[in-house]
Amino acid sequence: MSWQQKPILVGGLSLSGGLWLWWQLQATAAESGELLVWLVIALGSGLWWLRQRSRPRPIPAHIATPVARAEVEQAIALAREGLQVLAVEAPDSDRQSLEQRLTALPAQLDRQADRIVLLGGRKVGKTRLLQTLQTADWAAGWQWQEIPDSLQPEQQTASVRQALTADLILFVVAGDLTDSELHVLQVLRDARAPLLVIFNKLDQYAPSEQVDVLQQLRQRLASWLPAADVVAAAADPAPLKVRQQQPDGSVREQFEARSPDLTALSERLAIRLTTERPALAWATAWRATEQLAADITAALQQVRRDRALPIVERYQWLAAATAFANPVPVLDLLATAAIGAQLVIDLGAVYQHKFALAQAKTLASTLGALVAKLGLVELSTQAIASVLKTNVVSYAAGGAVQGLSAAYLTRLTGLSLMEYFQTADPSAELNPTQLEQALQTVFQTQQRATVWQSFVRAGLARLQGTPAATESPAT
Ligand SMILES: Nc1nc2c(ncn2[C@@H]2O[C@H](COP(=O)(O)OP(=O)(O)OP(=O)(O)O)[C@@H](O)[C@H]2O)c(=O)[nH]1
Ligand SMILES: [Mg+2]
Repeated sequence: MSWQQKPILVGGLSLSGGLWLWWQLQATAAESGELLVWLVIALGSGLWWLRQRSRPRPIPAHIATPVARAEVEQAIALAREGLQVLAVEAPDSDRQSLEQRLTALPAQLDRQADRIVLLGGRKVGKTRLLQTLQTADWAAGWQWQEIPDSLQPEQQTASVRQALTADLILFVVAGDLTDSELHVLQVLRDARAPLLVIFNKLDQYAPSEQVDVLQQLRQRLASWLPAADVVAAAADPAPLKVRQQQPDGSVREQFEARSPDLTALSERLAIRLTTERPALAWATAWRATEQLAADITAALQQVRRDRALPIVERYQWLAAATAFANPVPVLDLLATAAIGAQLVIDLGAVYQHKFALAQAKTLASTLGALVAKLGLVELSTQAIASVLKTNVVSYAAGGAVQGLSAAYLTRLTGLSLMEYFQTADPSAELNPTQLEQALQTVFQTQQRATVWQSFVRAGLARLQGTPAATESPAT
């Protein structure tokens, strides 16, 4: 359906200067026919291709194999490209510390791995292990560190972050895994951190159980950790109670000290520290690179967000003014939908998703259908009406609810598009599921009463400032 076939919409829109202008632009684009459309599509795909080349490729989350040197080099190259994108999109941004971190990365590939940390729950034997292990011959040249209280809930994140800066993590448990131990292990696995799991306090189990517990541990971790890297130990075994039959027939009980059993652990550690030393450093460099890439992405998203928000606000108040002046529900929806297509194009440009008009319309109407499907029109209209009622508003014209609802729905649409563009692949087909998720995420974050109240307050101030507002009766 062309714009000319929507006289009500045209009438409504022409009340707003800005809307009229872009509607004209759209009409012109439509009239210049297919050639222009193809040109836009061709241009768009060219840009997609260019962008595809510079997009960081996602790294499979569940790979625990050792990190190869070439992989780190590739990751560094991608981080460098990311930083270039940031420089192009935001030449004035402060990139000095990011640049410095990038420059320092290649040298990290050639450094000697030298840091080992012990991580684990309370009283599992970290200190005892550290005291004994660090005195071994093969341990010379390595710095050892225990992260105390590392699995306490309030400290877990910081402990894990600290542990991930080391070259090798010794994760100490004293039996089958607890939920929190398993959770931390999964985080370490996803970060591809070199790891050795130590099953300490082996002596606390009867000899018949010892093999079973070790076996069970190995099995639970088997999908990503080699069995050789789950090792049993007894850093400080409890003294053994010995009963001795005396010559006079009486039985005497006494405690016999036992020496630590760290044989299997020491053997495995000695092998890894000598043969894997370069690879351990690569893995550390890889984690540093990934962190840098994440920080670059965050900086870029912030820049884009700062650009996108004013666009959303512009369209939201445009929608408010239009619906306020023409408080006919159908018109409101139509007007908001019309704004939607242009909003898609403008926001898409910020997030490097280029759209032809037809594509933008499809996306806008998909979004409109989702808004309707989720019942957001009713929900927001009711919320706004109730805020208007409960607040002592000296001025609340007939069209206020419609105006504010149109503004709110436009805002919701805009913020959802931002959320969607942030993660969606610009070259991929429209993904309605992802779009719906974005919409729901954004709607949920907007659900606090204070958000509604400040929105309504800002909206009323806006509407009062528009010429249309002065014509409407105040109550
Ligand atoms: N039975 C037995 N006890 C052990 C073993 N290793 C350590 N312990 C005991 O467990 C207790 C805690 O040992 P630590 O080395 O202090 O454990 P930790 O993990 O450093 O403890 P926190 O730092 O306080 O969380 C001490 O009483 C040790 O003697 C072991 O292999 N067998
Ligand atoms: Mg300790």
